[in-house]
Amino acid sequence: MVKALDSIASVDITEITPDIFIEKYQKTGTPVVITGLLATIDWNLDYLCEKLGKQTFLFRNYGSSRYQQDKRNWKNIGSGVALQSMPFTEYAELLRDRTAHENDIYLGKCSLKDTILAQTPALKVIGNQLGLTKPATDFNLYMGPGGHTSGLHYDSVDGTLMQMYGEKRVVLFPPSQTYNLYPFPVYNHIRYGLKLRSWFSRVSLAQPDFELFPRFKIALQHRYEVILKQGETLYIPMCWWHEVTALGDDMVCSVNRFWRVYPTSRVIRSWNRWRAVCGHIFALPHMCMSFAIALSGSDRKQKLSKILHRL
Ligand SMILES: O=C(O)CCC(=O)C(=O)O
Repeated sequence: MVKALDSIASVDITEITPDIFIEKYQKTGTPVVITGLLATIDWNLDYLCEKLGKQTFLFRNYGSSRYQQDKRNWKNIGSGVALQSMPFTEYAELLRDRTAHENDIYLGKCSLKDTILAQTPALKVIGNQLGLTKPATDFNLYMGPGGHTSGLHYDSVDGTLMQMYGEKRVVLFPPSQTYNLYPFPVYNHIRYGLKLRSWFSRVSLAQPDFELFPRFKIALQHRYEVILKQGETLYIPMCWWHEVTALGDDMVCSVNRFWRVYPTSRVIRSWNRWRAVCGHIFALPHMCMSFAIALSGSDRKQKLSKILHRL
């Protein structure tokens, strides 16, 4: 039985070894902030422009009014939102002239695999320093205007969120609170594929409607909050709910990496993970249809890369 937390602990990398990290945090599925791993990191906009230049990426266009809308009316979410392709330098201009702030244009889960940033020495050694040796994904960039919120959701794998520039507020709830956080129903995947995901919550953290979501009051008793500062890394264990908000007015930038979950007993016992597996199975017909439509029309490559972004 995992003991309840008082708050999210913070440890310096000099105080732990990979064995300690695995025993204390990974095996028990306990979130923790690790300091001292990214001491010299400063991925400001000029630095990112220098490294990414005119390389083209898929940006999420959330639109100006997303967070004024009732979440229950959303037709897409996270990787499912409308994608816009443009060179990085063009996006940097949108950040500088604040168009990206006004329209909430965000670079989310953008693989760094084909970029020079993937070679950053501090990133390459992080897994070994924590004893996380089996990545489930590449390094992914999450960057955009201050004020952007990545809505409350959980992932079915372990994650490390590394803060490369500016600060983010991360609100967390343990996996036990799924029922009290009113996730979108799993059967939604039949209609929306992976555009609307059942591992996202229908409750607005900023303006909760307690009449519609009365059990959210119970979830609030299990709420944790971390202000993740530049140079810090947050370990988010599988199925911990998290909502991430970029703080301040400037650009804010993080990198995450997902890791396979160990020990396997954590996977087998996780009801939330089985829910997500069911969601993926329900989404299959919709996904196949999207692939078929993409393959039969013009601009195939672009359409396929947008579908793959959702996986
Ligand atoms: O930084 C963000 O916008 C979201 C990050 C996230 O959800 C994650 O690392 O799992």
